[in-house]
Amino acid sequence: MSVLDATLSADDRVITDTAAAFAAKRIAPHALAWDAEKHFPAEELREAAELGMAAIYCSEEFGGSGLTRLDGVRIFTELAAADPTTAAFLSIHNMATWMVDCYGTAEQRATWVPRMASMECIASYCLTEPSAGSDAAALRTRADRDGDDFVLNGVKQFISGAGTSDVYIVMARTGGDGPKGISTFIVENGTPGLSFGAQEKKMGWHAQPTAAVVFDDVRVPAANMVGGDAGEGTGFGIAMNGLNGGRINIAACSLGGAQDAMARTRRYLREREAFGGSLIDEPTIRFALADMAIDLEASRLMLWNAAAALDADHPDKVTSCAMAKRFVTERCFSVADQALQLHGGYGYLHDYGLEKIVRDLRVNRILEGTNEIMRMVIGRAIAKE
Ligand code: FAD
Ligand code: 2MC
Repeated sequence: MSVLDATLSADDRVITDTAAAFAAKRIAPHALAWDAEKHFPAEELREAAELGMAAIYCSEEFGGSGLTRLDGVRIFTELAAADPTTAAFLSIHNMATWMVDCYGTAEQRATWVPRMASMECIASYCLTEPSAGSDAAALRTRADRDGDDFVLNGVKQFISGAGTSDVYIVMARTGGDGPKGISTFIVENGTPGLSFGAQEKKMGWHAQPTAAVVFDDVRVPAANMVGGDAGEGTGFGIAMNGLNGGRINIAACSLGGAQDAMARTRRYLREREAFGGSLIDEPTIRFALADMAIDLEASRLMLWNAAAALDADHPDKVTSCAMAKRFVTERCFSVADQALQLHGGYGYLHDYGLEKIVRDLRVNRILEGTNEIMRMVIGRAIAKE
């Protein structure tokens, strides 16, 4: 147990324990099979929603849980200890739901948030395009006004949940070049002209679908522009503010995965005999475990600090989240990789679970803003000071 856990109130503990118990019972026993079978656990996600984990930091007015970002990262850490992929999908859904709850009109919030909070409507977040990944403000998907509608044309790349999700939160260009020409739209699955590419074959994240989302004259009511008419041109800010929380949630998924890898390693080394004793008694192995424990503790501190910055709307919240995302996803990947190494050849086998954690955590250094972009964000802020 981390010293930080001693700072939790009784209420904090109930939230974290509920997530941990759910994860242990409904996710952990199936995680390896979902990975092998590429199964998307919609039923279990809806059960998580019943416990308030699909709209964690949305207001209670329309069915959100009204919790803090700090609660959020603790919940995602617990869920990811059972399966980083399922936790990460839920984190993306939470990000999309929060964007509607925070920036939507009263009508949009009343229509969508309750359905998203229950996961009757599973949501995807659509920013990346084939030629606009890190340089997101260069996106080219267009949304052109036509009477009371907008007509969307373009392609979104690498969309988590594509084809499975019920609703797509889409950043599209309604104006000129650059970030100020972008608006956000709510697009329902089944809208004529909306289609999906083939499922991508990935290194990890097998328990959730990833594919392109294609817009071919997709007509949506103008009322589906997030924020209504006043929302025109605000879409990039909505997307970025969503990502601040997304970045720490993804980092929490890395932390949970690495914590699980560490726990498995401790158990394994205690039992594994070599050179006349238990491997956990080898001094160099203890050094390795000590470094892993330091990385986990430092990651937890960075993450809780960034979540507190977001909760407090601190002026440095953007850099704080970027720092946590870069640090935690790098260090926790290294912990998972070291855990695999300490399992010897068994670490390389699927049934031991380590190789899955390594595969699942690798992508967290790339998505929701690559770790190079995190350094760009931090570096820009330093240069401005
Ligand atoms: P690029 O932007 O082409 O970058 C290539 C390399 O160049 C990277 O290493 C990058 O860090 C580096 N680089 C780029 N610019 C600079 C610079 N100025 N300085 C230094 N280095 C730089 N997107 C969504 O919108 N929704 C999703 O649900 C979603 N889910 C995803 C799921 C998966 C499994 C994956 C793999 C991706 C997902 N993405 C999603 C997309 C993800 O956010 C992008 O892949 C990511 O932002 C990087 O964009 P890119 O792949 O186009 O790489
Ligand atoms: N929070 C709030 N506002 C932000 C922000 C953030 N994190 N980042 C940028 N902004 C604002 C910025 O303050 C500026 O506002 P204003 O014009 O009012 O001053 C505006 O957005 C434009 O920002 P920049 O001038 O910095 O724009 P630039 O194009 O130079 O750089 C960059 C933007 C690179 C920081 C942004 O494009 C970025 O974060 N790229 C990474 C893309 C990304 O994270 N994709 C993830 C896709 S989702 C995913 O992977 C999933 C798995 C769901």
